[in-house]
Amino acid sequence: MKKINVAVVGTGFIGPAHIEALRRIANVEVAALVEVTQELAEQKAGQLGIPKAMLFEDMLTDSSIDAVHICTPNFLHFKQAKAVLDAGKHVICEKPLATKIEEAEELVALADSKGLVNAVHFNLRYYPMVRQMKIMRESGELGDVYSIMGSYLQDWLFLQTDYNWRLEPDKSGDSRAIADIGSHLLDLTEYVTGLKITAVMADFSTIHKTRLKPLKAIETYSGKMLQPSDYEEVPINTEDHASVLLKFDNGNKGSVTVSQVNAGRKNRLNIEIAGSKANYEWCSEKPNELWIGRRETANQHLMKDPSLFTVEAAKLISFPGGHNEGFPDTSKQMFKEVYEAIATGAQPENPSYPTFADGHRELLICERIIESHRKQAWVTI
Ligand code: SOE
Repeated sequence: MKKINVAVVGTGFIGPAHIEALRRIANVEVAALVEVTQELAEQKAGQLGIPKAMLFEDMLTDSSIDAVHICTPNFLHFKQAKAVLDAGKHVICEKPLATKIEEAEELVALADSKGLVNAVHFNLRYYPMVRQMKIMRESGELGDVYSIMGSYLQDWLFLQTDYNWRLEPDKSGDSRAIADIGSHLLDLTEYVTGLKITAVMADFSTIHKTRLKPLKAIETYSGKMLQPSDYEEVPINTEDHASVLLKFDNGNKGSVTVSQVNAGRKNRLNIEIAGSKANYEWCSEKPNELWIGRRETANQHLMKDPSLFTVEAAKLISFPGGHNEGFPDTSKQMFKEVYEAIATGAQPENPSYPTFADGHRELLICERIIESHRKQAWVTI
């Protein structure tokens, strides 16, 4: 079997998650690790058991590299994705695709003109139950969508001493909670329901107006307490919490709440989709279960089991019922589809995986949400 050689750029929280998922795919070889200095690249490549350590520019000119995963802070996504496409390599980019809508537009056009495989890591689509909900909705089991109520709650930025590059707009963009986790929720909402969001009304709050920034670098989710002298106080300009009302193209409504300061909520996306025949509720912290609400009969509880799933959704399951699959499996399932396309050498006409066009769509919704909060008014998408 011909192996596809991959380079991964960035080794924060998500880079190693990509590497682990890639290693579970038969025709993929994680060949190179890219970091900001050669020394760091070598150190991380050694720790992760990756043969080559390189700088970004050297990776671009290395003809043995077929595909590149961009797992760097948000402000680098545009520049790096563009350079990778220009170098003739396939690209899998972390969300958000860029920090500005014009950049995302440029990337969609460039990827189209090159015909190269392009994907954005909206991995939550790849929980088997999410695909099952989508297919059940497509086959008419949910009926017309009456309303959608979603939330995505975390607590890793709960304390004033919690700090990360995502708190700095020049690295992360003008929105934080919405761009970082709201983007997953909004993507999932449109993906599962098949509806488009047509207008938004948003209101943000920044609970910690200032935060204590550690004077030395720390990685995402590793915000341990340092000594008081290890911090400087900095102003915070992005949202810890956001409430957004939504209008959909079927005329019905919904809402999402997103927060990174909810104690005890580690990384919890919850979505409830009320339809004319049933009601689905799914939570990412119990991803192998789906609650199905009914009016005329008893409610149901569906557990992930390939024998109970549609053939299409069962493709995302690797283990029998009762053998739980979770967050790391979502990237594996997504990359399986992406690397099937890469093996053909070009982006298929209707990719099953999230593309740069989906990344652009999320950025558009996010920009309108920021605009709505600033104007304190409804904004159309
Ligand atoms: C940090 O909030 C983060 O890592 C997001 O960036 C991810 O997309 C999500 O998976 C979990 O939280």
